Amino acid sequence: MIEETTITRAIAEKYMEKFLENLECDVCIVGGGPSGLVSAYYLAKRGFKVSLFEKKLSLGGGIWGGGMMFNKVVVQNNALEVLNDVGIGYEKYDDTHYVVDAIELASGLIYSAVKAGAAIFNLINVEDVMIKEDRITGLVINWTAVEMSGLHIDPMTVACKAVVDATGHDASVCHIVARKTEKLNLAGEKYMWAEKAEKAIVEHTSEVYPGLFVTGMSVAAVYGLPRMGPIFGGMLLSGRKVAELVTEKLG
Ligand code: 48H
Ligand code: FE2
Repeated sequence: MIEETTITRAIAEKYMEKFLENLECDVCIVGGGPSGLVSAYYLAKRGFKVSLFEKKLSLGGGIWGGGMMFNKVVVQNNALEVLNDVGIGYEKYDDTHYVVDAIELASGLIYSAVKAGAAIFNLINVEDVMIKEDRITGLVINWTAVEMSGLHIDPMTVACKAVVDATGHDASVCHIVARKTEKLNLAGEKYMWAEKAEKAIVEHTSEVYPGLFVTGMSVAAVYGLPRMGPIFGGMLLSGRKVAELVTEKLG
């Protein structure tokens, strides 16, 4: 027989189990857009204990709306490998440009990250970081609903060996570290130049402070790189590269 309180108990128990299991993990990823999801996928697949925090209800970041709400995005030929790895389809437009359905891309990346074993926590805002002896050691988190309501409720913490800032244009984790340590300077994102931006973002994907890595559009905000509009290959390749860098660092 279906019992209302059993439904409640099952949800509360299983959520808490997942939360406590991930209180200490290898990698915390902040932001569930394309770069964060791709890095979660590759890191979890390699066997790292990965938690991803997303402040919104749904993951996918800037993918869903495609370009100007036309829900298609473009991915260039050198990033097709990532789509093949996660089984997302694409259509050739010309030798360089391939078109991907934005809904398939968002849902496919989310599904792949979950199935690879990443623990995903939506509706949680990362509002601060923990730093000990000049190294980032974890995140300070609170419910997005608490931030939106303006209630004075203190946050809680999760510990990890590496943090990935995948917060997109905001580069919110890097901003926090810059403000609180004065050991990181953010140059600010520049004008649109797709060709240059796509290459530069992947090249500059890196560790920007001990234990803090940056991927996706946040890389442009940190290094003062141009933007590229609705072409997503750079985001996918940056997510894959940050997974490689974290792997090298953690061994
Ligand atoms: C928890 C947070 C916090 C926080 C933000 O914007 P995104 O899609 O980021 P990327 O870098 O993976 O992809 C960028 C791409 O979508 C894009 O905008 C492109 C290619 N633009 C080109 C152009 O010219 O404009 O996702 C970031 C995610 C979002 O879902 C945020 O809600 C989330 O991070 N987020 N989550 N705590 N403090 N800040
Ligand atoms: Fe954008």
